[in-house]
Amino acid sequence: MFAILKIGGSILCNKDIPYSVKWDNLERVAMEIRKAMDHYLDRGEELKLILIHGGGSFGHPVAKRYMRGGKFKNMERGFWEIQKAMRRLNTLVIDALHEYSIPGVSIQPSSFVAFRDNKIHFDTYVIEGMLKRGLIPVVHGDVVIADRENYRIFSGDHALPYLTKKLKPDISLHASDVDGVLDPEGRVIKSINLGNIGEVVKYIRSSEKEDVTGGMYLKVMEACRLGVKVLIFNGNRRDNIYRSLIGDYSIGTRINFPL
Ligand code: IP8
Repeated sequence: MFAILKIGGSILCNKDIPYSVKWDNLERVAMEIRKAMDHYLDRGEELKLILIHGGGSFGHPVAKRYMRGGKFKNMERGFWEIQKAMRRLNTLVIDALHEYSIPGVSIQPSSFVAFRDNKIHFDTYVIEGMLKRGLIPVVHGDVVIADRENYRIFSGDHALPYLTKKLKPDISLHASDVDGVLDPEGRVIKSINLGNIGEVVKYIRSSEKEDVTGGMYLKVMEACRLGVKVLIFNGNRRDNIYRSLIGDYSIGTRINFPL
């Protein structure tokens, strides 16, 4: 089994308080990944996994301090400060994995990822080599360089579709803080496919009028284009991460558009 799992920042951190960690959730995530790895080991199989986490209450407040009118300023300092905040969170995540003997290794995008002509440049040779060797790359949201001496935030929501398109896992998993994509009555839509996508897009659009960044709408549209199975589920609920990793896709919204 090869999975790419993104853990939303709101699962690991309390977004309202800078540098706050939800320690119980962090430990639970590690424990559930361990349980899933053991599930495969017991069957003589292997779980290949790339983990992605966002900025939570580490990267976001620091990045905001260096933003003026939508542009980064004073980045001789800002770049390393944002990098450092994210390195701290990434270290905490990786330390939690190591406590459960999970071979997590750090992938720091600010050191080698860039936006050029609005496109992501991300060489995955090393990540692929790590996967072949049984290691678990842990990629995080970060600040990266961009054209014309600019900078951009490279989000977990960039990393997940990019790596999914390039490496074609069996499943691309979004552990978020909602139960999935909801219908107008608040029920989880179990499956999004060619038959219901038009209708689903209408619900999400009307419920997200206020959300300028796109939120669930962008996630769903992106997922439809990947050509890989995608599951959006609530990572705050006990055992959901474990269940998603062992192939129980009943826990959220499944999006599957074979190309
Ligand atoms: O939380 C943002 O990553 P995201 C990373 O996945 C920084 O959007 C540095 C704010």
